[in-house]
Amino acid sequence: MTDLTRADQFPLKRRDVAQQISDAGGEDLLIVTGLGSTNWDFTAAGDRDLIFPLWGVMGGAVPLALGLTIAQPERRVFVATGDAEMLMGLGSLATVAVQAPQNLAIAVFDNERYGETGMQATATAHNADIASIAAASGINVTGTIREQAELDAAIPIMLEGSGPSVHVIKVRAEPLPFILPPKDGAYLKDRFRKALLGDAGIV
Ligand SMILES: Cc1ncc(C[n+]2csc(CCOP(=O)(O)OP(=O)(O)O)c2C)c(N)n1
Repeated sequence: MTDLTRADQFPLKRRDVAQQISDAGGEDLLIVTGLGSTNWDFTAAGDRDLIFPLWGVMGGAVPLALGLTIAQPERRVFVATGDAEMLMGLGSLATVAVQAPQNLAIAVFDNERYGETGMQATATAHNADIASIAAASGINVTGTIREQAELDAAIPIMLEGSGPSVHVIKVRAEPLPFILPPKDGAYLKDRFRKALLGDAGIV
């Protein structure tokens, strides 16, 4: 049965989830965050140079991260994005399955809402199941996380396991203060490239 308000009661809170992943990931993790709330979550967890927050390009977080995994096969790339952002870029999951980068982990922070634009229900509040879509696209490591114990078990898989992986993390639909990363795209690109590649990365 469709329950458009059930996410108001989900036990996992997105800022806590982001903090746990940020802490566990360490300084070397490359993080791409999708537009909207995951940007604010990972900035709140501790803004740093190796986070690349997308301020637009809805549906573009996974494609960008896929390119990064191919360019940097020795580095773990972690994507945190929203359910609506992921729904807009579903085709990218099929491409991820074809390319099969072992160093890519995708976490969909699924509050079943378009948080940024007024908390309207997304398709995941109805019947869409992004973990199943990922599995049906050919991604072998998938799961849906609803509780802390499941998150504890999934974090090492996301950060150290052989990917690609897609984990849907059901997070509470809750209004939170905006904690914004820098907004200048050229600056964000340069700081990321410099942290990853050194000075040569920005000449
Ligand atoms: C192509 C496009 N359509 C619509 C928007 C407006 N928009 C910005 S964020 C957002 C919703 C994001 O929802 P979700 O990805 O689920 O993130 P969260 O709810 O966690 O904020 C929308 C519709 C946009 N930026 N670009």
